[in-house]
Amino acid sequence: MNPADLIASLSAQLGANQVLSADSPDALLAYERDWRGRMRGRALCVARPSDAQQVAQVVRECIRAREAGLKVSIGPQGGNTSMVMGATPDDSGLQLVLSLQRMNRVRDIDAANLTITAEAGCILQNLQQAAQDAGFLFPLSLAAEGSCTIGGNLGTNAGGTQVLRYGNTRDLCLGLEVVTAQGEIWNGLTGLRKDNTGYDLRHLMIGSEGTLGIITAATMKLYPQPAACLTAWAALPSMQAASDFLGLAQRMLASSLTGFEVMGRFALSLVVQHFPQQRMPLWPGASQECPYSVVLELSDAQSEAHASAQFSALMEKALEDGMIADAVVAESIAQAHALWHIRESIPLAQAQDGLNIKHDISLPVSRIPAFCEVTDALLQKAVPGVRLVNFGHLGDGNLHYNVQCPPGADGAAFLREHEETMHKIVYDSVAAHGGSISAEHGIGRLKRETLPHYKSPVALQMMRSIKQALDPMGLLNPERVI
Ligand code: FAD
Ligand code: 2HG
Ligand code: ZN
Repeated sequence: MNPADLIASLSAQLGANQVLSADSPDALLAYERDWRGRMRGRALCVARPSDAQQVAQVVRECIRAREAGLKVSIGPQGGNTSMVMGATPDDSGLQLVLSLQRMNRVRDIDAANLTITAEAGCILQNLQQAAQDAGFLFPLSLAAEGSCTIGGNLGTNAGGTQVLRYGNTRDLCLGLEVVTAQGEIWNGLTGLRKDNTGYDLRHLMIGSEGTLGIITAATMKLYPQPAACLTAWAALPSMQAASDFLGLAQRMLASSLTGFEVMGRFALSLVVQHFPQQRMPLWPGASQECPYSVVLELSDAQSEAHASAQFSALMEKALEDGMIADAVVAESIAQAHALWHIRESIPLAQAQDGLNIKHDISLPVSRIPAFCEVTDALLQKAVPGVRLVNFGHLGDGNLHYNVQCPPGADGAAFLREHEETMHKIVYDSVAAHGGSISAEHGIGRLKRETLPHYKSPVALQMMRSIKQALDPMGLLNPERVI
């Protein structure tokens, strides 16, 4: 079989408009280029099924093509916002991009069970909105929420800014519908909070980055909306102070603390530089003078007045103990959004500044200050003048410990010369401090070669056995993860 035969039979099944091929390279661009602009692959075609049955048909057609000698593979894709080149095809021209974008319906909201069931291609923001319209909160929240999909969030076990209180995507998922690598449909959309009937296939699929099955729908948890939600910004003298302030906030606010994000001064300066229309708090002032700032959020089940009193008590104590240098509390929803918007603009500001090196790492919170002190110095020693874009979800022990080239240097040349060295310094230090080389973005293609250096051989062998058992042909996302 040749690629044209496969495209023709897929077009016959899905409809000609729903299979984009190399005849229209412009239409393929959005599916082939990764969000960070590091690569453009070459897809065999992009298939856009409308339901789980059509997804299963695509898989079966690809199996038939394989059996007829065409070495095609399938890459499931949601919003293509992967940070690790997980969703874009390679340049073989033999990977079919299976886009879930058309499968975007909310199927059901069960108010009594506190669950929402949606198709995999549902944009995260639309899912949040559907929950809100029904009077509930769907707490998963990340800067890519306007374009990433719930299927992609599940595929990567995405984290975001509310993990501290509600957990990551895995913790929010109760059930899945999945098309297997054999082209069968597994309906596991139970919505049960307890179900100990053998191996947990749902958790096997979540975070498997499309290598074990294609998620077509999910049942997710809903929460009551808080009565009040307040946001504050504080500038701090050190990472140790940020860690101490986090501990204090956790003790004083307990589960009302729903977000705690740290931002290094250079990361903030990139937002000032590239998005001058945004008003940076305490700049000039403490945010500009201090090495770190944090944005924190309190969600209160009682009232605005109760939330406000709790926040004031926290800020007073933190100021008194010298943990924070200065702080502002948002006085309106618009101000709160503006503070969050600054935090969420950091990845975009960093992208505007040019090619960069990312390290999405996690560590025990208690070891983060020591890690930063040691690793900052090692990086400076290796490449004097290198700039650290250090920010992230401190409440979860997750830093985006990113690196930008020295001022005036060429980004591409910097990556060519120093990327390997920077990775090694950071990941060796992460390992020495008991951390992980991927906190929330996954492995994708970017970290596939790195993983074996930092994961136990026993764990890797179990992963390979699982892959072999569920996808013996290697049809789904080859050369990702393992
Ligand atoms: P894609 O990028 O399309 O796919 C990601 C991976 O999942 C790929 O391996 C793909 O093959 C697989 N996949 C996609 N859909 C399916 C499916 N239906 N079934 C099986 N596998 C599938 N990530 C975080 O964790 N926290 C953050 O705070 C965060 N912030 C971000 C901010 C920005 C500005 C950007 C660009 C990205 C951010 N990310 C973050 C990374 C990314 O958004 C998340 O990983 C997101 O979950 C990916 O969703 P997506 O729909 O774009 O998936
Ligand atoms: C975030 O938290 C994302 O904003 C992106 O995970 C992190 O750009 C990054 O490194
Ligand atoms: Zn993040």
